[in-house]
Amino acid sequence: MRFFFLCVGQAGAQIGNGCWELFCLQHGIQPDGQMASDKTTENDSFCTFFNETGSGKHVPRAIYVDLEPTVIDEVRTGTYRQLFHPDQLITGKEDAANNYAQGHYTLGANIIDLVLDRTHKMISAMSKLEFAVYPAPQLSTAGVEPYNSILNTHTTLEHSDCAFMVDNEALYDICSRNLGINHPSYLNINRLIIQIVSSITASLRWRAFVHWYVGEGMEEGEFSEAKEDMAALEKDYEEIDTDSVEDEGEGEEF
Ligand SMILES: Nc1nc2c(ncn2[C@@H]2O[C@H](COP(=O)(O)OP(=O)(O)OP(=O)(O)O)[C@@H](O)[C@H]2O)c(=O)[nH]1
Ligand SMILES: [Mg+2]
Repeated sequence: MRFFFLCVGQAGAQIGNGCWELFCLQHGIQPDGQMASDKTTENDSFCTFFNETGSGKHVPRAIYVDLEPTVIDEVRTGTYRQLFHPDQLITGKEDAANNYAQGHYTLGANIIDLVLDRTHKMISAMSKLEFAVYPAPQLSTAGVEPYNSILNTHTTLEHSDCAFMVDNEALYDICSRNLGINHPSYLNINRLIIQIVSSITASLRWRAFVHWYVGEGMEEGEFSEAKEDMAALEKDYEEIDTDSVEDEGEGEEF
């Protein structure tokens, strides 16, 4: 399974940055796209997210796009600047000022052909997962944000196979109530989102090898059976361990 990330607007770029930072760490890829030498022979799970060039550089399968340059400029100058090809980072000069129609019909329409062209160069047909941000009054910069979310849902509905709603308000509550963070920032909220994106895609990155075994005649159920047996064995060992600690404890009393 291969993923392509289309990161749109400030939220898309900031969440994308966190995701690529985590994926690089998980797959042993350095900020310049080279793989740490001790990781190279392990497996090719990185293929889910990265393209490998002839020179051994790993390039995220992603395009960032924003109508104004400041957020993506941080990628261009940041720690991971060498990870991306300049063509993957597309910016205009002026943002949509929180106006969905300006983003969709006027300013956005001016760069959509370029975005589609670069996207098609990177990918062919694939399934589409969407992570759509829904606004929170605590983090809102404009009163019209709920309208923008509804209009965005309406437009992308027929293009996504599966959409995950990233509810900023719920995440804000989790951060403040459950994690004890006063006034959570986008950075705090994005950390949670990134863990969710990582968990949702983890099975596709590391379980793909099951098909090699099944292709050779093994039943897929054999894996879960093996897992259950291992868990039972682990439990047995734990019990033996606890028993022996208790025995030792008793011994000390005398
Ligand atoms: N979770 C999360 N939400 C964000 C982040 N940045 C912005 N948002 C929210 O995402 C929604 C859209 O805001 P932006 O991403 O700033 O908007 P934009 O796509 O850059 O659009 P314009 O600036 O109007 O061109 C708003 O509800 C913001 O509160 C972020 O880093 N993380
Ligand atoms: Mg913006």
